Amino acid sequence: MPSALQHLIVADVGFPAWLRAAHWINVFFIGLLVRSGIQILASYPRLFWKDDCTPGHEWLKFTRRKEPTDRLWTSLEDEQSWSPVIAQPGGNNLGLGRHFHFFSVVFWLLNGVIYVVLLFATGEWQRLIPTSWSVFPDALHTFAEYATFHLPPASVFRPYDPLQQLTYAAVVFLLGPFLILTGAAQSPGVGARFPWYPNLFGGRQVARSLHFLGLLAVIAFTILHTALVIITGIGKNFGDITLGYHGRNEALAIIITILIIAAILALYGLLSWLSLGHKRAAQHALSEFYQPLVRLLTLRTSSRQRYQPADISPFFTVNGAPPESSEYLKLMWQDFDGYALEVTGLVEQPLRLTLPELMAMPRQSQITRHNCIQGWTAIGEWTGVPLHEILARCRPLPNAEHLVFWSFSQDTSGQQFYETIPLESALDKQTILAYAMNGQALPRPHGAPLRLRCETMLGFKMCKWICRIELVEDYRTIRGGQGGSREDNRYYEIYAGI
Ligand SMILES: Nc1nc2c(c(=O)[nH]1)N[C@H]1C(S)=C(S)[C@@H](COP(=O)(O)O)O[C@H]1N2
Ligand SMILES: [Mo]
Repeated sequence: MPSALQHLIVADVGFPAWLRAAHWINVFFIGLLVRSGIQILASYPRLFWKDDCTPGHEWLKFTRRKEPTDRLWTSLEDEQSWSPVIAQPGGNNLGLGRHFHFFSVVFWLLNGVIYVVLLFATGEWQRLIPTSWSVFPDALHTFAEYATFHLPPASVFRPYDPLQQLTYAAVVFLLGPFLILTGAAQSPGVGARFPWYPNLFGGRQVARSLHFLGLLAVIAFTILHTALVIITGIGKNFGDITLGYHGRNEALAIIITILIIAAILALYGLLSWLSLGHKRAAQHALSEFYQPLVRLLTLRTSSRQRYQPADISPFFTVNGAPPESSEYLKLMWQDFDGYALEVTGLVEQPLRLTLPELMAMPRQSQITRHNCIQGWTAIGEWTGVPLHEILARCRPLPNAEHLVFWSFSQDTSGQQFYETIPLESALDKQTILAYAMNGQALPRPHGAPLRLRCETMLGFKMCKWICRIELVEDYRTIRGGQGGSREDNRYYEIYAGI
């Protein structure tokens, strides 16, 4: 073969360096997203089509455990420990799994945007996006060939065969955005500000289930893609995507590509191992890349949820075991007659408010969707005092920035449960101290006599069985210093808007 012609083909097919780099960077972060996604699923391995998440109504589950009906069951008991072979970082680590997921989202998106911009700036898009309708019948034809274990003739690769071109275009321009859109639909902050958005998908649980199906599509694509790359000419294909040319040094191309893949897998292992050994450091290092943005959005977000009575869930999952202290039980037995909410700390006027006093204050009802960090949801009606009414009476000092909610209950470390929220979130119109649920006195498992509803955030922030609210300047001076029991003990994020 004349070497000039060979040269021409090489120059024509060769992928530019930026494209090859973007491909392997994408592989790394997609893998991390898949692994951390599996970790997140492990914390509540049940998938639903409806937002009430009634036990037994899941369409798919990855656990044999059945919720007991003879005693109070809390969703924390459902968290599974999955192997680090499939989950990032592995074990029972929802908090760190989420940090890995959102950390990866940032870099995956950045890489994706650069890739798409360069694709159109350089004309490389012509490889990816079909320019003729004939690609559909052609792809069908190619599919028939693969399906009968025949390889299409070399002439249809330009550089992709029609089926390949369609699939790649669909993965980049349909599957990618689909995963972003269904991911965003699961954010409590987004759902609070724009309740119509998750409903575009048919609800939050539909979005979660679709996001999971997207995960399966990514895995299926990766397996098929890798298999076909190997079958249709491993030396040539690895040469193209790694070195940018083929026809020369095919053994080198194969060795380097296998080394890249091995390095990516080793990096997953290393990152898992490091973060399991240094959980607090991993919590901080990973969240640094996305929490400032979440903080910004959470502080400015207001909840505008107005679900209808017909939307109220027939079943509302419980999370967190009720207090068993004699102090609490005594109050409960006397119908919370001796109960008083204390408001202390950086305030001009400390308060002690009994239940009748709280009920005499301006009252507000709202039907909202609860989003547990583990993944379940439920819609309920909450009635109580807007928190801004309490703040207007206690008058926070200028340096007060966070509210600490102290509970009668214990957290998973056996200490008093507490959670903090920023003052800005406490002032939101739909942030209330609820004493009633679905038109009844607040049931004990859901936080009687008083619980927080802060509707722009994940459920773990909404402290139940509140005994005291303390205003502080810096949450880092409180207990473990991470912003709450769940942040201290389970490495959850402090700004819980996604
Ligand atoms: N005191 C206390 N409050 C708590 C918890 C807890 O364990 N203890 N769990 C939190 C979590 S993780 C969630 S999802 C919600 C659950 O509220 P529910 O039990 O009313 O559904 O309460 C939050 N408030
Ligand atoms: Mo939760």
